[in-house]
Amino acid sequence: MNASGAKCMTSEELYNLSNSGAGTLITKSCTISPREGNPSPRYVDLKLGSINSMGLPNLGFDFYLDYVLEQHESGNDDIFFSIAGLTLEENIEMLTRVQNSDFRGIVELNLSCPNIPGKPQTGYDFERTNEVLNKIFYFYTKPLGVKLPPYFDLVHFEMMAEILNQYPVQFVTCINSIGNALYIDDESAVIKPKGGFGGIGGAYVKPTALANVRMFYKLLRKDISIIGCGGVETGKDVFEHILCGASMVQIATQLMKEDTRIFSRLISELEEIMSSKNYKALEDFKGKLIEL
Ligand code: RRO
Repeated sequence: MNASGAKCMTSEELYNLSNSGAGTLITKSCTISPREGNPSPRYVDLKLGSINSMGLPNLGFDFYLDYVLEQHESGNDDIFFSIAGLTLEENIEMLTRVQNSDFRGIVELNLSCPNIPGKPQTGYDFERTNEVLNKIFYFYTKPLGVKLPPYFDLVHFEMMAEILNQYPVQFVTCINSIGNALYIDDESAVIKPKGGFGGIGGAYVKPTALANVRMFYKLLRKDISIIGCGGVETGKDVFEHILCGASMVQIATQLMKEDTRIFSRLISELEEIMSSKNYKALEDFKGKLIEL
């Protein structure tokens, strides 16, 4: 599937995704009111990935709720709806409306947008994350997972896993972009917002993404699925995410570069690797990384 943010903001982009070879799709992270986002240039393709500081541009909660409900009418119940309120109250308001609607899909609560000036990434504040999940699961009963920022310290993995294991979280998506990096071309930053600081995706982040998938696969309850995200360009990258424990992968940077034909390419490349190894199903190798 796409990662939230990649070609999933407008009706046209969502239409293209729903008619692609992707297993499913997720909508752009939304806020209650539409947002313009940060000034441009705010997304730049780099040789080994991308840098972005989009700033959560979106068409507003009602647009995406209408879209996912329409998708249910055409038989698509496995759709993902990304929510990224700027405050806990905003998340509660949106999730209350989702709870009370006919929505039958899956919410991905984004706890990790790195690009809102003045707003910290919730996933890096463990106490706050616990409070957010506590308040949300007090009333929200439909399937919900969280999109996490990348972690780099083994104790942080343990602290986050301990929190998540207390709640009926259905999945975690690892990882959002590596936040607040700086890319320079000649003498200039390449994006405008925040002095050139932005989230990095693509090949640069794959080893970090795999480590996050692996650690959460080991530390989380077995009924919490892992969605791998970060550096998927080929079927081999998909294979490695699954080997680390992912049940599914999301694609952002390479989807931006290549467009929706990427999904059928990845599927056939993955199938080729599987048949060369005589694997018939994802379960034959999921999580089975050989550790020396
Ligand atoms: O819109 C963005 O700037 C953005 C978001 Br919400 C996110 O979760 N991750 C990202 O890299 N960019």
